[in-house]
Amino acid sequence: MDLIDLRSDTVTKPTSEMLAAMAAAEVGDDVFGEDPTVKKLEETAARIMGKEACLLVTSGTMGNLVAVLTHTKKGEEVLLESESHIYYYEVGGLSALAGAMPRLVQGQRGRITPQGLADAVRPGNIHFPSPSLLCLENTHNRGGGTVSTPSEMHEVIALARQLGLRIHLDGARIFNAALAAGVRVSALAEGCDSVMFCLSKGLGAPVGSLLAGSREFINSARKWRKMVGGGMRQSGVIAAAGLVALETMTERLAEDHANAKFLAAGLANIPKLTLDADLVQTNIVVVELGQELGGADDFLTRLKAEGVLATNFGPHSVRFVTHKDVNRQGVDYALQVIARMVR
Ligand code: TLP
Repeated sequence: MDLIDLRSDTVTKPTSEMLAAMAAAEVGDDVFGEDPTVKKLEETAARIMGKEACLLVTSGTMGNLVAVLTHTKKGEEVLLESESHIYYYEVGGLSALAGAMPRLVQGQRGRITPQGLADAVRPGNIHFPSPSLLCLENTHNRGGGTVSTPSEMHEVIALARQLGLRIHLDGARIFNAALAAGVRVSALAEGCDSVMFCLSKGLGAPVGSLLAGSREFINSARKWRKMVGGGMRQSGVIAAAGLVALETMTERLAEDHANAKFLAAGLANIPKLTLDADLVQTNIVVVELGQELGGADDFLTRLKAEGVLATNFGPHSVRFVTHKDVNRQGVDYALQVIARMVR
């Protein structure tokens, strides 16, 4: 039996069109600036994001790290949401490698509000590190795939500017956010000095993320990427799949969102599980398990025995992520298994 793998949209396999493009890719040494496929991907992505330039990096984590390294100096303060991916899931790279001091902002399901930011920024004082960067995340992973609209983002960005901060957007799933908000991705990137987004999540490419910004920012980011080991030589093989992802995979995310809503509505009807299905906006569904069900790890082990995979999102919470490699039938099967298990 095939597993219904709802652990993450990162598990998606490349499409046959991607594999064909990879095999046929024209490549060169990208460290010499000679890989035509990488150049084409970087130019295409910059245009889509409404930025001057773009840089292909191995992963979202590397893209965020290179952004922090490029924007900040050691000891400076980086403001970010308390459950943001950069803070929660990136091995502390912003402190360990960029030497930055995180200062957490309390968000609303991951969204930073102007008031939240104003409360977190301290007035200049000899005792405090100098704040220099604000990181936003859209969609917000631990918030449950929540979307910030352009107007919500612009309010926070305007305040951040007044406070003299630069702005980086972790847009790992920015195409999901744009689709749910009914806007172009460039509208969500507008006002941000840099934006990182992933090709290897819902868009299905095997590897790769992009960091976009001004030409000056990207020139500097390119050197930081080299320093952290991201000079990838014939990376056109990867870029070729990324181009197919941008051309063919963004609109179908609507299917993942519909499947997530279907899953959420079904889970909300199962006793001992708590979630507000109306709050599910994209492809992430987080559910709270009643105490009587035991802990998340135990629940996930029992689920796996029935052929369904999800991830631990806290002692009593579990995350499901919909994506192209699980169809409606698979989601329905997962629901039936969970209903049976919980009963
Ligand atoms: N998120 C992964 C795990 O790391 C949790 C997932 O399965 O959701 N920003 C955001 C908002 C992300 O969700 C992720 C990956 C990243 C950055 C990092 O991307 P990668 O995995 O390419 O380093």
